[in-house]
Amino acid sequence: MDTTSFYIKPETSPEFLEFYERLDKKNAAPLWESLGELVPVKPRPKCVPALWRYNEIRPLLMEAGRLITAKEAERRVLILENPGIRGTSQITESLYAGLQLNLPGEIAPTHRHTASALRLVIEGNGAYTAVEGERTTMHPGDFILTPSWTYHDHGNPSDTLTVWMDGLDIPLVNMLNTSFAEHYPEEVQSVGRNEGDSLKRYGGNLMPVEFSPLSMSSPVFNYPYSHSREVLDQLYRNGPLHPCHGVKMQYINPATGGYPMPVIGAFIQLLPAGFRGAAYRSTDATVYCAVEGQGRSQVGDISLDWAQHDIFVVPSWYSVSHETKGEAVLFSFSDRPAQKALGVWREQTRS
Ligand code: 1HN
Repeated sequence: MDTTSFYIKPETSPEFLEFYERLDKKNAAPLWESLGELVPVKPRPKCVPALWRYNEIRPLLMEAGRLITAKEAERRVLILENPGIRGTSQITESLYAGLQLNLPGEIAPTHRHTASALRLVIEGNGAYTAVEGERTTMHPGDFILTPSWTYHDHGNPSDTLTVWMDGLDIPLVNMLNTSFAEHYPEEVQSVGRNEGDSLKRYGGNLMPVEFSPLSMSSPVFNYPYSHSREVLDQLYRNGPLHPCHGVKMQYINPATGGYPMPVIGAFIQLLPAGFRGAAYRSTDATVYCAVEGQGRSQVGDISLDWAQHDIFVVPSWYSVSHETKGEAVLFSFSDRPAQKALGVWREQTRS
């Protein structure tokens, strides 16, 4: 009994094969030959569990820093390509991820595109991202948005290099053939609002009176780590712990309570010292980055040992369980909002 297919192909005879040849000439094909492949009984991701060690990728990023400037490259990024789908610029089948380096004094020029982006700051202090006329300083652990079709540029007036992880919904946007992109007339967009304005205006448990959002993305574009970290810490002390996730929170759009962007959802979780999480699976392939600490995640049959700043992937419907010796914090992102909007998202907890 074949449990990987709900449909058993019928026997074919030479008559069938001759028929298939004539179908082929007319750009047609028999569904009964590919039904099992087309409609699997459970997700069959091509992307595989994988880990990128920061201490291996960082020196390569620094080499890129000697070879090309941020301006020449537009964005000086090393793409993290899932080993199961090399050559596609994809970390999962719907998401792109990379590591970006901005050296002291550099700028990455202003542009916009229909793909939505997130940044998770890994190293540095004093570089900024500007989004639609407001700059925000990038501190390690900060979660920063550049929503669809918003002008954004990065600059580093500080004397320390800055590295961050980029996550974009490029594969999905390209699958739908909905990509547009353009440059701003100037390299650096002018600043029209004070730093911190949007966080105060929309992110302080207050909202401008009768505010109604025009965008599907959050009006807050920096979620500072100092705040998220304090929340995790306090909630850990208050308990209880989730058996799979430890203390896990999702980033929200404060105007809607929903996800910060239409396609990409993002999460931050604290795994206490000595945590041994129960197995969990969901249909949204997820990219993790260790913000603090180290640990091990069992992903299907594969054990991934991660250290601070390492990035790893859990494909759709793979069981994942995390364990740690000391305390650790994991950031993660996935296409969960898109899956939920389509009504196809599933999760399963075994506790
Ligand atoms: C992009 O605009 C950025 O703005 C980073 O920093 C990575 C990867 C593909 C396409 C656009 C950025 C990107 C990107």
